[in-house]
Amino acid sequence: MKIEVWQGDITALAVDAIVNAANESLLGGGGVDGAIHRAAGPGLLAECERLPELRPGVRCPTGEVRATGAYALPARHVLHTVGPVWHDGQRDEPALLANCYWKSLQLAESLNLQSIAFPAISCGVYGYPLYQAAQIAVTETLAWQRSHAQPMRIVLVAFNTATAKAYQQALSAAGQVA
Ligand code: AR6
Repeated sequence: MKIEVWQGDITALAVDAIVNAANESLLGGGGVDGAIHRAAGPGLLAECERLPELRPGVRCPTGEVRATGAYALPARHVLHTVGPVWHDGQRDEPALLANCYWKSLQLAESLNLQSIAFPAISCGVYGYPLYQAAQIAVTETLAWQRSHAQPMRIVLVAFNTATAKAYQQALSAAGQVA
């Protein structure tokens, strides 16, 4: 099964799970996080607030993922992950971003889901260089599909044309047609 690239608003997708690019508090924010909370309605924030804090203000450490319901969204679940803030590429950013993709896919599998859509995690406020992030998204999702017999529909959502182009470039560099 190939990796799909779709340009638009992730909150419109009726997939089994959409992934949220959240922050460690899981209490909402701007960007895709804000859009998901607005579209889901207040039940989403209430469920996030009930998730345990590992330390003050941290419900999900960077590179990890937590599942909630999707409330008014057309998707069935929201998988909240926290991408790394880009500093200089020397602070484990690539491995942490790879974990966001891999662990979201593992969680989707453990929930028996068959389709998942990802935003470009860390590529907004968190400042990750777009093409480097697109390469990680493509590498991880392709590796996951190649190592799992159970099919999973994986959609990489681009909110703008530059992101769609970065995914297409990264997919063709990996020998795939977007
Ligand atoms: N659908 C799909 N993609 C979107 C949407 C949307 N509705 N809205 C924005 N994007 P960002 P980050 C794209 O900043 O960099 C939040 O405040 C956007 O164009 O949302 O991981 C959190 O609470 C970009 O390509 O997430 C955190 O504090 C991508 O989503 C922080 O931002 C990610 O941009 C996380 O920063």
